[in-house]
Amino acid sequence: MKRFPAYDPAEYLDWKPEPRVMDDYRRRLDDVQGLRSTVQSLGAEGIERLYKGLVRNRLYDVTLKRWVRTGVITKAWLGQGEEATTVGAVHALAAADVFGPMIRNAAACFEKGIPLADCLKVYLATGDTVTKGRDLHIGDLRHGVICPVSLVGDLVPVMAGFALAFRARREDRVALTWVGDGATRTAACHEGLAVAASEGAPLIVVVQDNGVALGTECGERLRESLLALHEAYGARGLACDGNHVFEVLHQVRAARALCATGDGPVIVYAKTFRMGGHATHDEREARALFDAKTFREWGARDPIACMEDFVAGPGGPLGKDGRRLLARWEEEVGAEIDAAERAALAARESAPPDPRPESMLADVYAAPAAHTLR
Ligand SMILES: Cc1ncc(C[n+]2csc(CCOP(=O)(O)OP(=O)(O)O)c2C)c(N)n1
Ligand SMILES: [Mg+2]
Repeated sequence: MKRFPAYDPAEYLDWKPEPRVMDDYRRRLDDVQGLRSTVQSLGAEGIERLYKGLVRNRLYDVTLKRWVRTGVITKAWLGQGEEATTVGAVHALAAADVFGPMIRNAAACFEKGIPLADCLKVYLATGDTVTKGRDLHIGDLRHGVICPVSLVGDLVPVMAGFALAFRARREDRVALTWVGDGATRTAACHEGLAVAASEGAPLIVVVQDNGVALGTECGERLRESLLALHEAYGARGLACDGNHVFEVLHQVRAARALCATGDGPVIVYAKTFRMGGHATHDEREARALFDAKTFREWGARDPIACMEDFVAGPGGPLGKDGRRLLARWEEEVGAEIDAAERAALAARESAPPDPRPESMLADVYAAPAAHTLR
């Protein structure tokens, strides 16, 4: 896809496939049981959904970063480099399943159908979104997404509650949330997992291990303990390469199948890397935290470039037409983003934030329809 020198990580700008990385990417199809047939069963349509999701996620972040650089907003939380962990998981589940994203998983919102323009508008605090300009954490249960909670780890017990409700109603639905490597150390995460495990709830927790918590490197010992986290709860555990969108999709689907047979909760460990800062304000500090070699290594594993090289490369599932299809899909998503950006910026005039003091308590204690589980 097109690269943006001002907004993409430097390692992505002149991306060329590294044989070692791409051999490994392709080898996963043989090494991970069932992955090859999952990829085959997707067909061009399934590949299009995944690719467009990744590109949408990347361009959403590029837009926000441009807004920060040009003074439209002051700060944004991005998912650059971690897109496959979000997009693969969202597209693995069924329409009626419910997601609880962290802010770094913002793509879950638009991939589940919340209008892209609304996802941009929350950064502008316009008055015409679900949060009425009062919070940039956006969710909408009509689309199966609940709002991110600022307190990391807190979504685990919340989503465990959804999972218990599904089980009590005997519905074939699961709840999924992502938890960062840092956030796995919170009491809330532990409590949520403990309850879900003791009740056998259909909950999927994707542990998104990007090796860092805000400005603190998490280290090898934490990583090892995360791979075994499920054992502490007597729960099922799966693992995937979090930059391999097909593998994420495959393992989350496997997790869903386990939940459906009463074997929930399932912890899906996904290894990935944050190519930027915690948010746009500390990118320089984030660069200083890891050495250049680590960034180069993960730059070579850009989830989008790797997917492109695999699907449109020799013997890839899109065949000879691959590059042409990818270019068309990228163009379509680009047009979507442009339209969403225009609509969001226009809303600053048509729906300015409404800071009337008497509106402060509205929709706080009583849930509007958008936040009622059906
Ligand atoms: C309970 C709680 N403690 C501290 C914070 C401040 N904080 C925000 S993000 C973050 C790091 C989270 O790291 P991780 O879970 O690995 O997620 P990542 O940012 O890497 O996606 C911290 C400490 C918070 N939001 N909530
Ligand atoms: Mg982290």
